[in-house]
Amino acid sequence: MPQSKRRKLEKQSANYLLDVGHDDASPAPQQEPETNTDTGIESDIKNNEKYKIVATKEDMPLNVKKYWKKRYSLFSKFDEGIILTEELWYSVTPEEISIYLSKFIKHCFPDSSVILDLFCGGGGNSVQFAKFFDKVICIDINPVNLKCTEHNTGVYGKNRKKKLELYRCNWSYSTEHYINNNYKNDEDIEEETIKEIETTATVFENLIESKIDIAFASPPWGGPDYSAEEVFDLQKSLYPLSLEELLKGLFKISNNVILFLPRNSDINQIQDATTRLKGPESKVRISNIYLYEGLKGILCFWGDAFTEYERQ
Ligand code: MGP
Repeated sequence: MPQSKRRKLEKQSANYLLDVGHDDASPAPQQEPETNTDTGIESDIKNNEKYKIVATKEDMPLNVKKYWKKRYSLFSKFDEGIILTEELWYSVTPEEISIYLSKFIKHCFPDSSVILDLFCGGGGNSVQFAKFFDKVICIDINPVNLKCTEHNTGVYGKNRKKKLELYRCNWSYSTEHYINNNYKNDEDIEEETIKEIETTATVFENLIESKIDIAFASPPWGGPDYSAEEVFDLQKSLYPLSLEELLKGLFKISNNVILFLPRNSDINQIQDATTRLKGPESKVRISNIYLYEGLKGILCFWGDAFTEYERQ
């Protein structure tokens, strides 16, 4: 993002651009995130059990206990101070997947240098993107997640952490809300919501104007129960936007878009959304992503560099 744009953004959304400097790998706190006196952490987040850092096996709530044994596949440097909340334990991308993804992007698109990590969560992807790319723009609605992303990237080195730009945005409104200011016609909308939309709209506008090589998103799938249904409905169950609405926004930011989606995703919905948004000739590459014990999810790629790639 150019300096002038960045300054404009910082000015307009001072509360949302987090300044959470950790210098390097520091030991994981046992209970509280290191955010007590910090910028922009609302009390509902501060006091919510869900957003407490869970860094030991004893701290882990029952529903996420099974992820403890996977800790080194999530972060090989887990013991060097990785921090995650309950939600992040089950939603963070395992390290080998994000390394594979980064290498695949670089293979298809060697000159790519700026990548967006929308819904960055605990930083599973950003940590590795920061090794392979010059700049990683991290967006999340939850300041604790942003903090975890920044801290965890720092565990892998100061140089990686320096490449992050962190923005707190509420990405749950339609693209029209941000682009066409549709919210202004809604009389019932609350002041707080207007503020959130305005801030996100500023970030969105800057992303559209900047050169973002790759727009990546690993959105929430609704918790560990996502696999209970045989087929995951991407229009109804993806959070906070339907597949099509999410893609609509991402295609405005970059021609090269990647989504990490549930393994039981409805593939027809991916094809339909691609045709509706990009035209009947458009293509999407869908890869099954396996790790050790099985299929972990699917990666969907839009953009010529990816869809024209052929294995040698
Ligand atoms: P899983 O299906 O809960 O675990 O998550 P696993 O190891 O397949 O367990 P099994 O017992 O069902 O075999 C697998 C991976 O999916 C996680 O490591 C995350 O990378 C990803 N994942 C899971 N959830 C619930 C989410 C989510 O809500 N959002 C995102 N982005 N990724 C998720």
